[in-house]
Amino acid sequence: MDKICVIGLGYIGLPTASMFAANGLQVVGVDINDRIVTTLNNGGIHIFEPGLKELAQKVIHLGNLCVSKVPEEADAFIIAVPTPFNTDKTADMRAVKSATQAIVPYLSEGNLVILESTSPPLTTLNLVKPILEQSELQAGVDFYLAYSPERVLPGRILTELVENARVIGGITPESAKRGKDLYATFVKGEIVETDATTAEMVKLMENTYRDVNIAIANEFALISEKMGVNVWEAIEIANRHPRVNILKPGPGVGGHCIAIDPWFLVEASPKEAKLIKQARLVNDAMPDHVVALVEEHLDGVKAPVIGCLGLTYKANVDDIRESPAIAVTKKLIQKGVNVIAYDPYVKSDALHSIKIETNITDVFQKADLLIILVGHNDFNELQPEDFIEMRSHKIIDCCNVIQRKDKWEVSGISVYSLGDFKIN
Ligand code: SAJ
Repeated sequence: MDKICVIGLGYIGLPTASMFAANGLQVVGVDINDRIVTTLNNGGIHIFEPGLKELAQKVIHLGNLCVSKVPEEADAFIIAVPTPFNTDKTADMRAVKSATQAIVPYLSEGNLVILESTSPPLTTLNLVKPILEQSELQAGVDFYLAYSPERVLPGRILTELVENARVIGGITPESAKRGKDLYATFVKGEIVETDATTAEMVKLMENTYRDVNIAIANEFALISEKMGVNVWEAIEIANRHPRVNILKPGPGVGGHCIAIDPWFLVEASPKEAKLIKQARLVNDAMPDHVVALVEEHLDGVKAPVIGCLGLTYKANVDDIRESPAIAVTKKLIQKGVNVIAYDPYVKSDALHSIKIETNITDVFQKADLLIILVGHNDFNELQPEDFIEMRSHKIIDCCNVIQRKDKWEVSGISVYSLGDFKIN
């Protein structure tokens, strides 16, 4: 294998293309977005991921990665385009369809095509294969076809691409074997071969398992609030059981994977996916619960100002896609509440509808009530002294960032945690 073509240069496609290029392959990286192609060709980068800019620019500079708007003939094609969902929660497969169509004119005998995009089960067989066969070549006979999802965690992509175990599902055993040989170029983790539909299910099962686990943590939080129990303490103790590992409650589940992928299983098998759907509904209802907690604690303050700390979809990343923190903030704004926000990872002009302060002390000075919506490490360091200038001394902590509430109470600051509201 000498030359590969990676279609889609987003959070997964660009690191993957760069990694292959850094390990001796000639790579053509393709994206339909002008801005992405121009930015990369001008020495820049369009996404933040530690180490990625340096790696991508190094391989572009060496000529091992060429960035273009159109595919070229190659030995292998990797499709890494987004699969968002439609408003009715069904998978939007338009990008996969058009990326696959874009390959057809360049496909030739002996090629390998790999779909990486998270997709509903049977996509490789029922959507990708027929499109590729418009080339008059037969999948599994004239060319090889496989599905291989990524498993990397944003913020650790370059490390996890190499070290994580990887699954590769071929439409024939030979397709899986060819795929394994390709990824072995840089993957050090185990590469497990299976069939394409199993590999599609594996990807969806991994993220759905996490979603259901978070949903139960959130449900435990709601019950704990009624029972006068601190759910964070209860989970910590329960997790000392050698076979229990409950994840953390919070203001909801965001990002472009865990909040979306379970719906692909609901779409594929609606009658059976009852628990999966319920978990999604529980997690999606958390922002409303946070808003209700805020309203409960406003104590009739006239024209209150709420300070929202954190806007990203999770801690210590700059990604705001499907962020529950933003959902909470917008819901408060829709209710006519005056909201100011602060996030060390989000620029002040990033969102039109939310006023973002550049300095956290401005939020303290103006807010009647603070809500911690993301557990960024920066917020762990907050001390009661920082709040002396705050208008009111009330904090709702949705991420269990504030420990030792007694210390805060002594300083006159009341801290209420999600999952720990005492019975009145
Ligand atoms: N969250 C909680 N409680 C927790 C853990 C997470 O409420 O205990 C929330 C986060 O705050 C965030 C959301 O869930 O809003 C998702 O965060 P995450 O860290 O669980 O997952 P992602 O979306 O950043 O990445 C996941 C990973 N999947 C798994 O861990 C099974 C990653 O490995 C996948 O590659 C990625 O989805 C993907 O692309 O599918």
